[in-house]
Amino acid sequence: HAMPLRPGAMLLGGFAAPDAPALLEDLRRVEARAPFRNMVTPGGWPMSVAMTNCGSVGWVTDRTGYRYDPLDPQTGEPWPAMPETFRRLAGRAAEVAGYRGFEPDSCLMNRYEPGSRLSLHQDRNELDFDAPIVSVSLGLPATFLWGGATRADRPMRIRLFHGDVVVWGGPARLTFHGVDTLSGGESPAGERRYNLTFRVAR
Ligand code: MD5
Ligand code: FE
Repeated sequence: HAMPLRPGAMLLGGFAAPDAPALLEDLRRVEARAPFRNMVTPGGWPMSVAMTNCGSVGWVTDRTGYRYDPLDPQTGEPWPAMPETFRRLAGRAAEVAGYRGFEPDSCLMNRYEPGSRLSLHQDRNELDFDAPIVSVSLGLPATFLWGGATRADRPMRIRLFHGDVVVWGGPARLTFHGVDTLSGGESPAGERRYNLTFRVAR
């Protein structure tokens, strides 16, 4: 069941649930070569969300700023290739939401543990804002904060569950958003939440 949250943003409830075991298995393979790490913001604070990437470029932050980098700064190696299971799921979700031929070159993988949060921000390090962003939630539920066109707009709160997919495009693509502090609990992924964020970065 596809539900438009607002023009441009489509919630596909449970869309990834059948693929979740395979996605989690491939996530393990990626993290074996590119471990999750708490990156440092340009302001100097380590993020509470641990991140890694797969695909031809990966999103990174450090004291010098945010960027997409073809190499994992921690290993000096290219990021692991995007698993076929990831690519296919993202392509199918984009198509259901009305975007044909979505070919992400980057998948940012976020790992939230109880107490982790992501403060309000816009995703604007990509070159092409016409391509949508596909995000896949796995593991513990989270409260997603979805603001307006400016940081001052009071955000909507949306619960995202294991297997939910959101396709963010068009007028929703540059909305301020974040994730509220994660609560504990058990899930098919253990006591954590993963989010796979597929993007056309370059
Ligand atoms: C998450 N991650 O749940 C979210 C899912 C990030 C991030 O925000 O930057 O890693 S992606 C949600 C998203 C992406 C692009 C646009 C919009 C939301 N939006 O316009 O609301 O870990
Ligand atoms: Fe974001």
